[in-house]
Amino acid sequence: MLLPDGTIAAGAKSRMEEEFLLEALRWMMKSRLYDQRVIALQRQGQFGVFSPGTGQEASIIGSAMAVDPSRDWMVPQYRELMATVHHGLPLEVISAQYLGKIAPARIPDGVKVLPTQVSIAAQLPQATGLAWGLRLRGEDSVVIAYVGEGGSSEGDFHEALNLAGVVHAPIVFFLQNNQWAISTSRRVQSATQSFALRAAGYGFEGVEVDGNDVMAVYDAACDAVERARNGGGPSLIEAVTYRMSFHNTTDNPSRYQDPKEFEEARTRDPIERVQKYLAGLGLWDGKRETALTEELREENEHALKHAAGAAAPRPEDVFANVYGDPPPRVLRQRAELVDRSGV
Ligand SMILES: Cc1ncc(C[n+]2csc(CCOP(=O)(O)OP(=O)(O)O)c2C)c(N)n1
Ligand SMILES: [Mg+2]
Repeated sequence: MLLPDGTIAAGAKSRMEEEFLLEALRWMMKSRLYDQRVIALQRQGQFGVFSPGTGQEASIIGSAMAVDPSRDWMVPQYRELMATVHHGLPLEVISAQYLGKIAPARIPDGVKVLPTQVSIAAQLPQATGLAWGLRLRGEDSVVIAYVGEGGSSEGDFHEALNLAGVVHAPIVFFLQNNQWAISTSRRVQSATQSFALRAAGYGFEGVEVDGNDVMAVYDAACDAVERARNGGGPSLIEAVTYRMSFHNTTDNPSRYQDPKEFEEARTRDPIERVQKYLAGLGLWDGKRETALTEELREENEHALKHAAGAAAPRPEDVFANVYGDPPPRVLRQRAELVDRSGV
């Protein structure tokens, strides 16, 4: 259903296939182009350590499109950058974080996104608490929380899913099984046949989905969001995908990854799949690809320039964005640091 403001209502998008796919493609391409640009900047010493979402764009974008930025909360791990941007976090804000700009990296008020979490699965108990709290307040909001298949081996994963099942929290655990946890293959990560199966042990539904099919991901995520919103409790979605790049910019997968496996994964590229489908409908061609690529590169460049132009961090900024009301001890330490650094 196309709404008066020109947007398409969530839940109706699979029927509005073409519009949905063009919108999804735009975000997926933006994500891939951003990865390419910041990896180049990182190699020039101008950007921090970065984990690309390359190969996982259908999972990242399809899931983000199923939640409502005005009322739902997003709890990322660290590989879902463009999902958080889709959810309202400005690209210049998240870029500033990678440039070590502390103050401009503050998540703006009203943006329902929690900070990136590097300690794997540590975001999940908080996500369950957040969802439980929203339900106790009587809000109709849902939480989507991201984790990798590697993160699912952590105790935090078990604790968060177990509690979510017990309290019937309105949460969607979105597990991206990209086949790797740095250099640890999925084959040795767990003896389970399917990560989605684990949901049964916590008393809720688990579903496995082709994580390289943006429509399938979107549909599975919409079902889970709807269930959570209507009091049906948590769900676990396993999006089966492939990390088509390194773990992060400090990693060299050629030391542990079979190149044949990588080549095979490239034939399942989630972006090419959508482009081919749209080309078959006469909605995509080389000319449109060049034009959109240029437009998205400019958008990304604008955000990166804005972030790079922000004020350099001052030593006392390490105390910023931690407390709403800093306790006296923290204020004392901050004052001491300012004194010593002669600012
Ligand atoms: C608690 C904790 N243990 C170990 C690490 C080191 N570490 C960083 S990423 C990673 C692998 C995570 O794999 P996965 O959850 O599958 O996510 P992916 O990187 O594949 O997106 C590990 C072990 C960490 N960051 N936190
Ligand atoms: Mg992984």
